[in-house]
Amino acid sequence: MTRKNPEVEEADESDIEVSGHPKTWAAGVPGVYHSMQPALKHMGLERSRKTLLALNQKDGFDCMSCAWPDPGHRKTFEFCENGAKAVTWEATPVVIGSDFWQEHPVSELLQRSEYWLGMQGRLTEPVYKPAGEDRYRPVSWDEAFGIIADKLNSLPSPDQAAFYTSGRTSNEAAFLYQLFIRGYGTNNLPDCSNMCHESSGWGMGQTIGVGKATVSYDDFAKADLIIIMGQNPGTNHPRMLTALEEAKEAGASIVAVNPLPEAGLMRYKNPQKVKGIIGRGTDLADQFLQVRIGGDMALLQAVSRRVLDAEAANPGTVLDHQFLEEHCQGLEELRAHLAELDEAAVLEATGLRAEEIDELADRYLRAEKVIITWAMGITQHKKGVATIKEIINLLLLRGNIGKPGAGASPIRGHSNVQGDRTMGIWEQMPPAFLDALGKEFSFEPPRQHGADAVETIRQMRDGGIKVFIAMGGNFVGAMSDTRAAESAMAGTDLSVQISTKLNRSHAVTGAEALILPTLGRTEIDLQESGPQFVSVEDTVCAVHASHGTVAPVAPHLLSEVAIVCQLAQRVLGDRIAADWAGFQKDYDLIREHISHVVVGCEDYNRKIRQEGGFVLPNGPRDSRTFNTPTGKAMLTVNELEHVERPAGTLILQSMRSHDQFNTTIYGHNDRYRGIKKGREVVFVSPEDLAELGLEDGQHVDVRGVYPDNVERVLRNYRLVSYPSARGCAAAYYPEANVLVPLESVAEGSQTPVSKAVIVKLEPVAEPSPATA
Ligand SMILES: Nc1nc2c(c(=O)[nH]1)N[C@H]1C(S)=C(S)[C@@H](COP(=O)(O)OP(=O)(O)OC[C@H]3O[C@@H](n4cnc5c(=O)[nH]c(N)nc54)[C@H](O)[C@@H]3O)O[C@H]1N2
Ligand SMILES: Nc1nc2c(c(=O)[nH]1)N[C@H]1C(S)=C(S)[C@@H](COP(=O)(O)OP(=O)(O)OC[C@H]3O[C@@H](n4cnc5c(=O)[nH]c(N)nc54)[C@H](O)[C@@H]3O)O[C@H]1N2
Ligand SMILES: [Mo]
Repeated sequence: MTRKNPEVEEADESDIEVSGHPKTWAAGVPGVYHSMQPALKHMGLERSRKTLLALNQKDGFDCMSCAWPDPGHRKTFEFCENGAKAVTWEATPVVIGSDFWQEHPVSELLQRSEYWLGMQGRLTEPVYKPAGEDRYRPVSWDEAFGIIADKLNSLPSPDQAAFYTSGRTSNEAAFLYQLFIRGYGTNNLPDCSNMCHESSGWGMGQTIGVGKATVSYDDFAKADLIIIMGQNPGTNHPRMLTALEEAKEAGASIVAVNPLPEAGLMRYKNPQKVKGIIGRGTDLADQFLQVRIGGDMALLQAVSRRVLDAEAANPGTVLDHQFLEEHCQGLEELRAHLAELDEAAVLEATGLRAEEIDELADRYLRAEKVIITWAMGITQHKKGVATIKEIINLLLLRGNIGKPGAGASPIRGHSNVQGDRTMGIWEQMPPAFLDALGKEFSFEPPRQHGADAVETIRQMRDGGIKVFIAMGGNFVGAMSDTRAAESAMAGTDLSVQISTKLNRSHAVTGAEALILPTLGRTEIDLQESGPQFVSVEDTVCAVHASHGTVAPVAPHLLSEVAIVCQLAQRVLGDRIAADWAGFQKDYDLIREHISHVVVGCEDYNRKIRQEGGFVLPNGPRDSRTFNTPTGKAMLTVNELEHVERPAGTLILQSMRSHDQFNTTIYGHNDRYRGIKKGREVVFVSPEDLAELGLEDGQHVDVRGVYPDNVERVLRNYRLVSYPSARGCAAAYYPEANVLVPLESVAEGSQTPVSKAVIVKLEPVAEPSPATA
């Protein structure tokens, strides 16, 4: 049973409630209770049972809420509160009917919030907005593919089109999508990773030769020390808390490095254990370093310096000399560089006391096996790549890569963002991959690097890119510099969104626009040869199958694979030797080609059917093999720099609330941070409020301070006094994207600097009750 067009109220931000206290624990009974509510309300018992019970089970589907791995021994309820929200949001029986488009012109959709758009329900049929018109109207699939093919085939150069991917797309769909795009003739493959872990790929690729985690799931329980930097697992990777709890029970200590005291880092009640339900939970972090935003690079250098000083005091006892000699390069340069480290600059950059850094260094020296994990608090900085190289430096000094219980662990975001990259979604895939692809399908793939996310906006703005096609995601919502991104998109000739649900990118369109609705991962994907499964790769390189379990929400939905196959046939004809019709009938045929092209995926169809799937090879993890130009792991010298903050300003980070998945807003609460019924808040420490002459609860405009003098401002935000690091502020993404200049990017990776915006807070008059 489906339901149409529910009444959804926009939030009234004047109703906002603030408790003022962060919670110090995460999950437990309220977590499970909250997770069940949305499912039961929208879906009814049967659909809820079929989805939630199938989550992350061996014959079920992979949870689409994050890339955290599944443990080998799965519990019946291998899901978390936020996984349940993601599933419910997708598997909802609420649908957008044909009458919706007549009732809601694009100009109206533009006024709507992400929350409202997402709550309208699942997209059910292709719709088209002709140039000059303000409404989408239903069209047939055939008509839709025809419009795209005509447009793409009339462009003077294939580089005038860009093809975006968000990280939920399966390996099978991603492999075909990049084949189609390269067959068409461009490497313009921007993806969500450009805004996410790109800095990790760069920092690790240049030092250890692989941009992926060097740990497996089981390593967490074997570690002596786990350092969690710039990551909020209680909200964004809740199942990671179980692994951390197991590590604690096995004797590990845990250190959290964060400007905010995030719940979940501080204490965890495991809902899957009786002890967690009735007890006080496990204290997770043994040490909390409340670092200033952007201070991690200085902190890491200071710890490495202490390690090198300890070695100098007791030669031969501290460093892993055998490992360094056999496998690494650059120790002397690093030693010389860190000998010059200015401790005063470190204390200024980190906001920490020297004793706190000493304590972390002691912990590091006492531990034989250390894992460092990180996420957006590290990558989305101007010095993100350099900071990740410092993580690698610190790990290498004591041989913490390529042994059990130790390693570097970027924790990926989207559930298959890592797999998409493995399958070729990258604007600069290496020549070996392109060679194999060209050989397999008898064509010459383009070699010139394509446009990434930031470059795509630049080229759309400057008129170079005229057609934008997105496999999922919400490009203009997720990108930095909202105004620049939206006006660039509006300047294109045609925008196409392949989506499950409405979002901002369906309202901000090219002159012509298409929406192509697709099946979600929860749904049964029935093709001519029978029901199909797809495959995904998690953050520790484990690849496994995902089977949809519920009936598709509407009869005319096509899978992502089917959409790519039909589009490719229309656009390319027989330009490359690919059996598009066959691929759609039987996904085994796609996997057969993946076996031949993607290193590590040989014999894919057999390996993917093994219980639990298989793990991709990883040189540093498996055999301390480093695929760098020298064949050695590189210790690197990185000039220290921290974020400068002119007097009267703060450094603002944009982050996720507990009720959202990226640009998808499930609700208006941020339970662990004590916020209810609103998102237009800015978190500032009480000391900074006092210094700036501002008060908790007051309303301010949050204004970006950049030399380009473009007005970037969030209006009428409510101040929340919060125990943050000094000089730092925080607001929610995606709203805060209006503040991030397009050209503010990480050096090397071009990732937008979403975690360090220099802002001024300007008091505004209280809204009077009459106008509120
Ligand atoms: N429920 C849910 N799950 C998700 C997502 C979601 O939106 N909702 N998104 C998914 C995606 S795509 C991703 S990439 C991940 C994101 O997962 P996270 O990276 O955990 O997400 P953010 O909310 O951006 O949190 C960044 C954390 O870094 C801290 N931080 C900010 N600046 C700094 C800094 O300079 N130094 C340090 N040390 N810390 C800093 C912040 O206080 C915050 O705790 O989660 C994935 N999982
Ligand atoms: N300021 C700021 N900006 C950021 C960040 C930040 O921390 N701060 N984080 C960045 C990060 S880490 C990321 S990963 C990006 C995220 O950028 P995106 O991946 O582009 O954004 P999402 O919000 O995850 O995309 C949600 C949309 O995907 C579609 N969708 C959902 N499931 C499916 C599916 O199975 N198939 C298809 N085809 N479509 C589907 C739905 O239409 C939904 O509305 O944002 C980045 N932007
Ligand atoms: Mo992400």
